Amino acid sequence: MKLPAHITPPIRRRPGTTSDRTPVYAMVGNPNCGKTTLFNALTGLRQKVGNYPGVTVEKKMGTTYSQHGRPIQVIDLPGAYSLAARSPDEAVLRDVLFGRREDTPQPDRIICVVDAANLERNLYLVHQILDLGRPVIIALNMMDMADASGLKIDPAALERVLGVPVIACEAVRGRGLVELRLAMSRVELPLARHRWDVPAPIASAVAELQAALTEGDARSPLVARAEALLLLTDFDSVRVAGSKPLSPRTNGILAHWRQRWTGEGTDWSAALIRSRYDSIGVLCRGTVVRTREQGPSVSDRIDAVLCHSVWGWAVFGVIMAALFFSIFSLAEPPMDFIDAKFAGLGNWVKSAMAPGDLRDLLVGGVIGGVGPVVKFLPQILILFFFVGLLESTGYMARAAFIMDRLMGKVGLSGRSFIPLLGSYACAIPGIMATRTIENARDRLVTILVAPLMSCSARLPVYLLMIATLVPGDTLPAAKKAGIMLAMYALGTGGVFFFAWLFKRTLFKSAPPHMIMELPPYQPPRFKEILRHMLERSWLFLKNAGTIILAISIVLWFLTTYPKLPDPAATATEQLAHSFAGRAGHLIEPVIKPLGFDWRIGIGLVTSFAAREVFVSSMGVIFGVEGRDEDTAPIRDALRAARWPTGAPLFTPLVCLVLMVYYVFAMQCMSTVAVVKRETNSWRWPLFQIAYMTGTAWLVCFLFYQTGHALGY
Ligand SMILES: Nc1nc2c(ncn2[C@@H]2O[C@H](COP(=O)(O)OP(=O)(O)OP(=O)(O)O)[C@@H](O)[C@H]2O)c(=O)[nH]1
Ligand SMILES: [Mg+2]
Repeated sequence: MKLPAHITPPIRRRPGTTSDRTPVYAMVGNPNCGKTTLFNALTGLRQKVGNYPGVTVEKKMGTTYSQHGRPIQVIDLPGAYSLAARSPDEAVLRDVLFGRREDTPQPDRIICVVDAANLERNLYLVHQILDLGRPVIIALNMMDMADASGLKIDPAALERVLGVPVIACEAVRGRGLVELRLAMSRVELPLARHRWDVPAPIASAVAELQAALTEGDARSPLVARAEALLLLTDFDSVRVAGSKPLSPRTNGILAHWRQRWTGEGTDWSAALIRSRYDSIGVLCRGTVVRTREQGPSVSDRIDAVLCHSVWGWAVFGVIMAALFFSIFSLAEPPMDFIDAKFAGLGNWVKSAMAPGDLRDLLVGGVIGGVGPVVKFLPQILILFFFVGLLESTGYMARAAFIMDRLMGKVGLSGRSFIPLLGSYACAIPGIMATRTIENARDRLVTILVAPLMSCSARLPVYLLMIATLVPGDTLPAAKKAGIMLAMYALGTGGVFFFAWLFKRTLFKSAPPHMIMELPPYQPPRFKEILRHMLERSWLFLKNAGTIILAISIVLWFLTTYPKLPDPAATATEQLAHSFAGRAGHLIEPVIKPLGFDWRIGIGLVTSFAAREVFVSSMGVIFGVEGRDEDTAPIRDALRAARWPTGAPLFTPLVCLVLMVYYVFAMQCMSTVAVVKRETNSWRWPLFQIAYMTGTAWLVCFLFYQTGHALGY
């Protein structure tokens, strides 16, 4: 029989069978169990991996291929201990699994990644996943760690009781990958022998909700049942952007039952959790054998020092000091090399081309703007190397642990410290990482203060100012590192102060408790770190080659035109006459009390795009002024700059004040965009710009005026 075109015949599929369209797999599991490592190995992508819980905070899609070369879609998800989401990252997992995300296909099949060294705890989530009635493959990851802690695990036994494929893996070494791909390629997967009897009295509530959830929705009844169970037993308060809200009918039923049970004094969720653990206990009985009694592990012994209330701080201090010192001492030779190359290039263009606007554009706009920024690549690499070390060894979680007490003093928990520490590299991943914070108010406070942490984009500004401090850049490395450390400390101090202030005023809430797993220490994975460093430097260079290049060219244009009719006019007169010069003079009254002139003002405005643009702007502006001479390092051009009165512009005091300005001011368009997305309103990013830049002005004003009065 031929059906009319607008009617699609119903497709009957046996559960567990994939149809002709590309099957979708979701990677699900507890935090830090190796989902992303496995995902990267399957798809060839390079998503971020780290040895602490909460690295992945958003779903990531990738494609892998079956044994026969058919494409398979894989979704990597944030980790969670249970489907009952308490924080926004866990809500991503829940919403993708329940098909509540409009931008993500509902997964057909699920890969449960399980940390074999903590099998029992990990199986709780697996148990909830099995409720969904979807085909499941269990990847028993970290078998090496289980071995090392004296656990003997029998995957075949688990496979026998559950009836689903259980594959022993060691994601970092690619062990089990072939078997996993083979299982994923199967057209039919068995469903688990999983019985979960809902206690009779709540069964009717589940049925009612299940009906409401399937209404007008193509979701499977089993998924709806699992979701109903979850809605009944756990509060469903956390929502993420892009998730469909619950229907009014569902909400009505929920309210009704909650009210009724509260009245009866029944604790349903406790009963359900207990019976789940009972059934997990049965699963583990035949699967796990402890081969030797467990004493304190190596990690425990290291923690006795690194988490110690005195030694812990000492080690933390030493790590930070080493970071700053190496930024100066190790980066010097490659920096000088890059500097010399750009100077050589500039001089070559000058000698090879006839004088004219095009030559000026190339030398002053392109080379003069991009060169000074690219020069800081070695420092950025060192910073990311250190951050990579902390992340991959597992020290990150310890840093959060020792910080917990201190953070508690300002009303936040150590949880907030990981996003903040990450913001030393860049505030954007830092702000994303706040998704692991349960309390919405604490999360917002952390987002608001995170950009005060001195990020890698501030490095070029600090370094240029430090180089300008004394003639010929002759300050010893230790002193430079000291000044730098002071700037980082100032930013960090700002974080604590404003977190304290906001928690006391705008976002009053009880100080949170931190519950965080301390993962076992792992040797650093240099390949991973190197890859991340390369990625970041590529991003940095790409930025320099696009945004910074474009701004430099525009700025060059604005500083060059309109031209003074008098060809004998000095470069400074010409600059003052240009578009940029006129605009700069407009803002000068606002920044003069800070010791800045209109040329610095232009840099402050352009660097709102990104902080390192300040350096390229200084390159263009002061390079333009001295365009007839040979290309010199900008620090010398800056030292030569004068006020109209003849007084030097970049006095040591002004250099320091400028650094302080960059510590506090909100100068990053991308951060503003991310804060807008994560808080879902313009209110907070605008507030952030206002309070940060306001503070920058005020602190610089006080600092400069005091310094000036003291005769500096
Ligand atoms: N020893 C060992 N380490 C592993 C194995 N698989 C992953 N790791 C390490 O475990 C850590 C966590 O890996 P990730 O892939 O980031 O874990 P995840 O589950 O994605 O973590 P979240 O995104 O935070 O939920 C990393 O340091 C990995 O290098 C394994 O089989 N054995
Ligand atoms: Mg991950």
